[in-house]
Amino acid sequence: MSSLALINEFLGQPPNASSHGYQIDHILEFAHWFMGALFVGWSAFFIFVLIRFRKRRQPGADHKGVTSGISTHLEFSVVLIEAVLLLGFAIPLWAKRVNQFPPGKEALLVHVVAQQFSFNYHLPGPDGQFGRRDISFESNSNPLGLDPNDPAGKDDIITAGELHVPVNRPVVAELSSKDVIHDFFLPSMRIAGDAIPGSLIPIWFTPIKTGTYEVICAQLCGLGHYGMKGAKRPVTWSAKNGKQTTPDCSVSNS
Ligand SMILES: [Cu+2]
Repeated sequence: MSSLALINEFLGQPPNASSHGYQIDHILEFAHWFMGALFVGWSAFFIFVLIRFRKRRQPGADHKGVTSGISTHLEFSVVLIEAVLLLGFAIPLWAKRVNQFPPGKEALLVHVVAQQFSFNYHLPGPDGQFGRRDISFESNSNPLGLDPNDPAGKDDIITAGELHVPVNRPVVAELSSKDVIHDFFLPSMRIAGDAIPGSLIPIWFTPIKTGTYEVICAQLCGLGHYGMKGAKRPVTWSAKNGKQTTPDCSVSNS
């Protein structure tokens, strides 16, 4: 990390642990320094105006207004820089995230089902097939309503609160919700997506570092919303070392 990027760290951003995260960090880093420069610039201008046009020096209003073009040039430069940031960097990066999903079996597919107030994870197990889920089978011991009669579901892994995936392999998380709108946010992976009832919304990321990372619900989803953060209750996301081609099965309930 360059010393310029310290501004991200200073503002509380956790270290990046995903393959695309550095691009987001660069944009954030530039935007933060740019905002810092604007803050200093506009503040200096404000103080200058307070002194320059103080009542003692200028008792009557001047109706001619500004004659120099400096402010117009400055404002145009700010708009230009912001446009380049948005059209040249932010939108292409976002487009890549939503259009270029890893093909077929290359990625590990995980179903993330949010509920008030935890995230449930459904992995297909060694056979790579997701078992059928139906709301009629749902109970306290079967929170996602996995069909007990479906052979594809026999080896499925369903956990609440903790998800283990391999590193250096793309992970596609398909988000849905059992009740209200939640948001599955992995700050260290620089990725987030809304979990909306009735929708399946895929997001993807490639972890590049092992470790235990935080999952946060980033939509105010009810009274227990704060509990969907890792710091309060250990809701952790971990990337385990290894080059498994099947999902890492050592997931456990927290
Ligand atoms: Cu939530």
